[in-house]
This record gives sequence, C-alpha cells and structure tokens, in this order.
Amino acid sequence: MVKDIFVFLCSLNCFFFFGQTSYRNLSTENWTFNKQNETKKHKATIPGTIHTDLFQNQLIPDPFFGANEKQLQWIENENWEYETHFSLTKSELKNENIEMEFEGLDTYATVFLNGNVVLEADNMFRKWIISAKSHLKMGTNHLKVVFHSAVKKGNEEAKKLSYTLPEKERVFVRKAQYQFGWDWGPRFVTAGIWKPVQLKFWNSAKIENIKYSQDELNESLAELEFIIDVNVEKNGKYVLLIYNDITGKIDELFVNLKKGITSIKNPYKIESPKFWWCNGLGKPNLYNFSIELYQKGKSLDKKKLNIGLRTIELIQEKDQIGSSFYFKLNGKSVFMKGANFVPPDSFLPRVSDSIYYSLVANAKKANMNMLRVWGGGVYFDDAFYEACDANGILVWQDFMFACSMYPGDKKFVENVKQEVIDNVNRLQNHPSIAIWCGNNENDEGWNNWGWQKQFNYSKADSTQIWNDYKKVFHEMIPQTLDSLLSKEKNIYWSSSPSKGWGRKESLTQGDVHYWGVWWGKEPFEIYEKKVGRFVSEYGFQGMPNMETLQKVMTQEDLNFTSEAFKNHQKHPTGYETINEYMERDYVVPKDFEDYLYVSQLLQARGMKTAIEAHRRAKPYCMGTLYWQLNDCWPVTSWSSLDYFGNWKAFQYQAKRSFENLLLSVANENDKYKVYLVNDDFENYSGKLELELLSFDGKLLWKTFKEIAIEENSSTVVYEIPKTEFEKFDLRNSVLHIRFNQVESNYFFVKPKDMKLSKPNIQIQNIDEFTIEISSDVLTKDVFIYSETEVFFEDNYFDLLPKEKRFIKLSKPVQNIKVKSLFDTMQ
Ligand code: BMA
Repeated sequence: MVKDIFVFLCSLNCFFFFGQTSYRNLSTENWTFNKQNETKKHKATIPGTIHTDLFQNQLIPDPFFGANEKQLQWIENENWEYETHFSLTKSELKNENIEMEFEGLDTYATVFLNGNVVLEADNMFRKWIISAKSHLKMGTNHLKVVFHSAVKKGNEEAKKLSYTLPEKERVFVRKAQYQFGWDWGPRFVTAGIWKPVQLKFWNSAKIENIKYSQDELNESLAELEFIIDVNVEKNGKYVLLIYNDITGKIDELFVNLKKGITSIKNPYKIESPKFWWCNGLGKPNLYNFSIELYQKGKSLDKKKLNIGLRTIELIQEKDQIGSSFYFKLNGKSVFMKGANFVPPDSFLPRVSDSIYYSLVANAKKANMNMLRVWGGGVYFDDAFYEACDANGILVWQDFMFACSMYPGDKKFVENVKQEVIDNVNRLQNHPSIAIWCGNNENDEGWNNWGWQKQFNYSKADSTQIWNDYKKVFHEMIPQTLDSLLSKEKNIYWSSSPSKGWGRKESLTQGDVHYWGVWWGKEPFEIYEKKVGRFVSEYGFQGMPNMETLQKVMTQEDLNFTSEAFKNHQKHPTGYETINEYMERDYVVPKDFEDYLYVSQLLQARGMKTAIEAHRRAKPYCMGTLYWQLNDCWPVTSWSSLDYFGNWKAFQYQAKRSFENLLLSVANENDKYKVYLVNDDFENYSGKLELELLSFDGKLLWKTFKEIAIEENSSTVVYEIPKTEFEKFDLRNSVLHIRFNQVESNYFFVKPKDMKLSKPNIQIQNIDEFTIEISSDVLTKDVFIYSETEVFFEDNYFDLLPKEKRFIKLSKPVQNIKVKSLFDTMQ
C-alpha cells in the first residue's frame, strides 16, 4: 500500500508547478525609503528598520556607539515611506488567488498598492494578509508603505483617556515595549517592514493551519489527532497526505470539501513513542511530518509539522505553607533551571536564525532546561522555538505586556485578540512551549508600585483600569487560548509574578520576582531566607568585558565619568549599586579593567548564592529563572551573556550551579551543612569526601562518609558543627568536597577578608585545543583571556593549591593571559 502511494506520488511530480501554492519574495526587490515630504530617496533593506537603514546610508552614526542614542531621538517623531516597484508576469497573474503577506509591520502602516490603500496596520505582532489580485497588473507594480510615528499615535490615544496610564504612549501601541527604553535597553522606537513580505499564489485550495492534539501518551502508544484547516474555493473532492518524514509512513485522506474553511480531523497513532525530554533528563525526540493537499493528482499546498511527544502539567496543590508551583514533564516533577530571555537586539531584523540558535545552545551548555520569553519584547521568530525544541529547552511564554496598565477599549482588545490568535497559531505546535503567561509585572505593579497615588486616580478611574486589566488578562486571553489550544497544551498564568516580592504570599505560592537584592539593596545572603516556590526573576548586574566596551566607545571614554560610559548603563543608580555591593564583599579595584572583572565576580557570587539556595530548597522551591540571559546591545546589565554572546563570569557560574548533581554548603546557625542536590531520576550512593585545606596547601582536616541519595531530591549529607573549625584560620582555608565526579569548594569568609597570597600560575599547552593550568597556592577566580577571540570551556574558576586543570579552547591561540583576584587587591 505504501509502495503504491509512492508510485502515485512520483507520477504527480510533473504537475508540481501547475497550480501549487507558491511564493514570490518581495523583500529582495529594490526598495527605497525617504522621510515623508522629502523627495530624496535612499536604498532600504527589507526586512529592516528605519534606524538601521539610516545608519547603512551613513545618514546617522552607529546608534550603539558612545552616547549617540541621545541625538537620534528625532527619528521616532517622523513618518517614513518605503517603496518598491516589482514586475509581474502573465503566468503569475493567471493564478486564481494572489495574496500579499506581511509577516510583520512595525507598526502604524498604510500600505498602497498601485496607488490604492490596501491596508492600515496597527500592530507589530500581527501578520497581515491582503487579497491583492484585483490591485495587481501585468508588468510594473508599485508598492508603498507609509509608517506613521508610533510615538505620536500613542500620544494621541493617551489624550483620549480622562486619566493617565503609567508609561505614557508606550502602552497604547502594540509594539515591542523595550524599544521605548528599559533599565538595560536604549530608547530606539523603530519603524519599518521588520519581517519578510511576499506574494502568495494559490489555486483552488490551500492549507491555512495545522495543529494537533494529544489524547493519550504512554510508553506503548501516542494517540494524536491532526487538525488541518483547509480553505477551498470550489466544492469538490480533495486528498490529504500525511507523511511521517522519518519512517516514510504515508496516510491518505479522501475528503469532500465545501467552499470555505473546513477543519479536517484525523486520528493518528504512534506505537512505542519516543518522548520529548528537556535538557538534562533525556533526548528531545522530535517527529517530523509533511502534510500535502492534492486535487485530481495536482499538489496544491504543503506544510511541515514537527511534534514532540510529551505531557506537561503545572501542579498547584495546597500544602501547609501555601501552595506548590511546579511542572511535571512526562509525569515527573522537574526543577526548572534557566533564565529570562530578552530580544537579542534593539533592531530585531538583525537577529539571524543563527543568533537565536547560538543563544539557545549557550543556555543548554549552561545546563538550563527553561527560558522565559519576557513580556516586554516580542514573540520571537520560529528559529528561537525550533532551537528550544531541538535542545530540550522549555519555554515560559509571556504575552507582550510589561510593567504597566493597558487600555481596554473594544478596538484595543480586538487588536490584541488577533495578535494572540496569530501567535498562538504560529507557535502552539512547539513541544518546548510549557506555559502561556498574560504579562510581566502588571499585576504586581498595580498592587504595589503606588500608581494610584502617583497618577491621582479617582475610585472610578481605578475601577475602570482594573476592569480593563481583567478584560484582557482574565477574560479575553484565556478564552482565546481555550478556543485555540487543545486541553493538554493549555496552561495559562495571568501575570508573572503572581504577588509582589514585598508580600509574604510571594514566597508561599505562585511565582515570585525576588528583587530584595539589587532593588532592595539587601545583602546576597538574604537569598537563603527568601526562597519562593518558583523564582521566575532575580538578578544582579555585571559589567561586560573590555573588548565589548571597546567596540562601542573610544579609549578616552573608558572611564566612569564619560557620557558614553554613563549611557551604557540604563538603571538610574546602576553603577552606584554595583559599587555599594562590591564594597561589601571585595576590595574595590582602582584599575578600570580590574573593576570590570571584579564586577563580574560580584555578579557571579550573588547569583551562585541565589541559585544554590533555590535548589537546596527543593521540593519547596521548584524553579529558578534568573534575570537575564542576554542583552539587546552592549551594556552593563544583569545578563550572563553580553550582546556579542561572550560569557561573563556569571554564565560559567550558572553552568556550575545548574549541574544536575550539585554539592552546596549552607551556613546555617551553628553548622555548615553540606547538601547534595540531585536532579537526575536515579538514586546514587558513594563516598563523600571532605577536606579542609589552608591556602598554601596544608591538609588541616579530613573526613569521609558513605552516603546514599534519592532521585530528584535535595539532602543534607553532612553537618559540621562550627565549633569543630574554631581552631582553624578560616580566612586562610577552603573546604573541598567530593562525591563521585562532583566537586565543590566552600569559602568561609568574603573575598575581601581572605588571606590570599601571590600565586605562581603555570599554563602549558597540552595540544592545540587544550591547556593545563595550575598554581602553587589557592588562586581565587582565575580569569584566562586572549586578544584573539576564543572561547574557553571553563573560566573564572578557583584553583586549589597544586591542582591541575585542563581547559578546552574553541581554537588554537597564542599569548594566553591570566589574572586572578589577588592581582586586583593590591
Ligand atoms: C524585572 C524585569 C524588567 C527589568 C528587571 C531589572 O522585573 O521584568 O522589567 O528590566 O526587572 O530591573
């Protein structure tokens, strides 16, 4: 039977070009842009933004360089016109249907086709489809898109309300909110055709959408149902083929369809299914399908569908303290380890698929299993979600609202509804997507940030604003999700966090953004006390490396007082806060480059404290997502990867602190407690070895214990009464712990109080891609670097006296340099 269909399909090949849905990319035509009412036209790049086009034409300087941002604010107040001429052939025009598809227009755009207005767009997050045939002609066609200033439009909308919403114009425009400036991002309110534009030719019928539901999943069987929406022009008989691209299995469906859109449902079984697992727990197995529509032997349309078989549940059960908040993947309770992901550029069309892939690969390398797509950015390109599917990274997906209150009038809500439909339809088949979340911090803001007073709301205003909130986040979005998603894919959480960090319930239920450290200036140690059920944000800033800063400022500007340097910190008291914390824990270096390095150590130290406290508290706490994985430009921020993808000290620390097996010491009252956290679904037993060493290598104390730990647990495996160590100079000692392959070092005092001595660090080349590094004494925070760009598999680590470490390099390099904390304390 399968063979017969192959013969049948092969005989169809000759028809492939007749009548099949096809596309013509209009992004590659010659485009120009001009400021409205100016005749001079310049070459434009599509997809693109006005800022990058102006820069490429040398009409403005590099927006990221120095303090250029300030002089480029005029761009947001102008209207911009983009246009092209493209020619159509007779045979192209013969197609029964021609649609013009804009995958994304940023944001208020009037589209003219041969002089006729064919679209008024008002939402950057939506896809716009124009039925274009009647406006097109053979030969040359003229396409023009006029972008109206989003800032002006937003301000006009704001004026229509009798009260002021926080964040002024930005909440009225359905556009990436971080572009209006954030505490890690510059203000560049872009405009432009930011995603591809194409013509779609189709005849008789096309596949509108494909999704699937999963009715049953167990070790022996997966029962799925494919739901294929087909749009036909004429009543008739059609054939749908479902190919399993891996096994070659083909299913054939004969259907009688009436004009319009029909949802065709087809049950589908997979025996002995291979589950999709997140990173650290198994393989992210995927099944690839192609679905093709035929009529009378002619292929009309074809679409791909990649499926990962997994179940996901969010478990919230009341307990003695509050209620749990954790995810079960394939029936197993999984501790989520990861970070918040922000748009990787201020100018989104510059984010290539490979940038998304590499950022997600770095998350995987750091032993993460979840990323949160934060609500102040955009719904990312397919490449991001494909990378997450392929790397076993689960996604916490916010809808695009952040840190404010939004309007709730009919037009706004309807616009958002379409945005939800477009994006959920596009993304819902990705196995990586675990949860849909209404917004970032709107609920927290409303209840804790004092807007009512600040904006002088009357009782009626407050009621109206909160009702508008409920309309979008408690009604429209969940109702729309219900209509689009099958039950097993439909996990909705209306706002992250559920309660502000100042409220005690934030630590006993739901998710929490814990900002007592940084915003609250509390010491890092507070992380050990303030542990929530699922900590979806917390963070501390670290500065980028010298090479990164050198790319965006002159040598003279590399100091704390220059305008350029100040502009590359967007938190109002960012540098002061870093300095304040640095004084608490480190000797503050005088040298600028040393300062950058120590700021990274400080960040890594704070984050290690947080991550490990969260993990030790398992299963009370079941998730830790730090703020923030990446940056949208070169800046001092909370990120662990800088804009260029370089690993800060924190990224290396995250990798260590996120290992499935973690040895972590807590200083609790009169004891040092050694925890072994196990995220594997395997029990372990073996010898736990503990040694107390002086910094010059003397063995001061030693013990061992045979231990056994359960799968998926956190256990205190050893306790040391503090009195036992009273006789030692703990400023000059390190506790080294080992269990099987896992090792950890614990220091008893802050780095500034350590009695470090000058190390003699030796580096030897073992082969082109490996170095061996060792030192005579305890060497804190060894940083290896080179003028050539190279990635070191490990960095910013502590070396025990006489310990040898082997480090892999991404490419052979000469002149490896090294520094350690001691060098900065002089
Ligand atoms: C979080 C985020 C962002 C912000 C970050 C650092 O709460 O949601 O709004 O950038 O804090 O302040």
